[in-house]
Amino acid sequence: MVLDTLGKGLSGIIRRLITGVSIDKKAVEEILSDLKKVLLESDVELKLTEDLVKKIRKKCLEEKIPAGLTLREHVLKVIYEELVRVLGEKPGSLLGKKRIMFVGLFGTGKTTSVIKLARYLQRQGLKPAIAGLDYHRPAAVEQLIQLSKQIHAPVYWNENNDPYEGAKVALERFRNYDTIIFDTAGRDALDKELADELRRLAEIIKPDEVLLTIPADIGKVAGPQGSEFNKLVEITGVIVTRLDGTAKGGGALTSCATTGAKVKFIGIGEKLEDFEEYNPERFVSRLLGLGDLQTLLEKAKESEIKPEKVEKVIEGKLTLQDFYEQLKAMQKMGPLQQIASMIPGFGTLKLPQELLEKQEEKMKKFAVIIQSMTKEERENPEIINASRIKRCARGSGTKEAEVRELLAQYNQMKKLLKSMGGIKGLQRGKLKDLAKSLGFGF
Ligand SMILES: Nc1nc2c(ncn2[C@@H]2O[C@H](COP(=O)(O)OP(=O)(O)OP(=O)(O)O)[C@@H](O)[C@H]2O)c(=O)[nH]1
Ligand SMILES: [Mg+2]
Repeated sequence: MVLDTLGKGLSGIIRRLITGVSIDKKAVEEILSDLKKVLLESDVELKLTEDLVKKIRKKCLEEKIPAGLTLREHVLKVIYEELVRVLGEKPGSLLGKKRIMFVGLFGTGKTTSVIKLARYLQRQGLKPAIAGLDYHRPAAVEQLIQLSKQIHAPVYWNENNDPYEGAKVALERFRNYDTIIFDTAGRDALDKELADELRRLAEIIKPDEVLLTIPADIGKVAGPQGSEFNKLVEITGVIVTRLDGTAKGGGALTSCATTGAKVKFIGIGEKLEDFEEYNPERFVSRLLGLGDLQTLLEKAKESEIKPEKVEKVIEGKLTLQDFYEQLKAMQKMGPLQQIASMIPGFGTLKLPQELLEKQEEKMKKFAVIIQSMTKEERENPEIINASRIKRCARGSGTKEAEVRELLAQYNQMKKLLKSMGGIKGLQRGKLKDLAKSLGFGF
């Protein structure tokens, strides 16, 4: 999984946002404070994080919610869009670029990325060739040859170990290829030696693209490192490598975005296929642990109260099947409490908090038990007597006591709902207005 730590933190927040009992100002504040924590833990700069959170807060709590969106959906949308914004733009395509030069410090993933990119281009139907210009590190040429073999791409290296001559020969030799990718030598730091070598090579190669590899584990130093290289040779794109295995990836990506270094690809593993075009929207979706924004919004919608459910609930006609659906998605518990708190005069009658908390653990068991019931039992649970309880327990591999507990919880809820329905003068229109005013549109 890409960016495990950041991803886990963010997807946890989003899941809570979607499944939360109710989304009000306080809940938004809690979400924002968690978001801030997660971003800082993944090394996103303090100021950037604070600005981001401030902006999200303003949009969520001070601005008018766009028509057609509930507060929950609106918060989700704002978080998603703002994260996409700080993670940079979608880069332009590399297609049609004939000369691509790689630069970067020692061990930052240049050679690996050269091969990954060549493979990527091959998949686009292009014919890339590779030039090895690293004669600084003894085993560099051999490494490049071995890797090129894996993708059946031609590779050239200079027998005199002269990078400048190598660049010239490669340009000539591979002139009929779609793209020539130049792998260069690294150094521990961007010292004068490396600077001179890269500048001279760039003069010879006249690259259409200069790609800088930066490992994600350096976190927020990524941006400054990009700028430093950019002063030397014009960097057209950054490849953030080793984005798998680090908690600092958020820092690396946002810092590139803020210093204007365009991330073009990301390396997400040692294997050649662990490489992809950088697309902030897709990236954020994945970080959030969900599909695209559309899917997110649909999920948010699902967790809102459905009109039919409200009617059923108000009339106290809740079957075990309904109860099952309530359990199944966990978030469905939320709406019940929302309804309880929305109905005038019900401030005092709350769903037992304990019941809500234990629900998650019990959910799975209850679901299995309900599945082992007949349709008739699910629709008319009052027919479930001792012998049926025994059968359900055996059929679902649970204890009889657990079946009884399920029935008790169901009855408790049903009783509660019945008493809600019994309130005289409760007008559905009013309930809807009230709900709408609280941000739960249905
Ligand atoms: N986990 C992970 N490892 C990577 C990734 N990219 C490269 N590596 C590993 O990082 C190490 C260094 O990669 P190289 O491609 O040799 O780096 P380089 O910049 O060419 O290094 P020098 O030639 O010494 O300057 C290798 O062990 C790669 O397998 C990545 O995206 N994820
Ligand atoms: Mg190398």
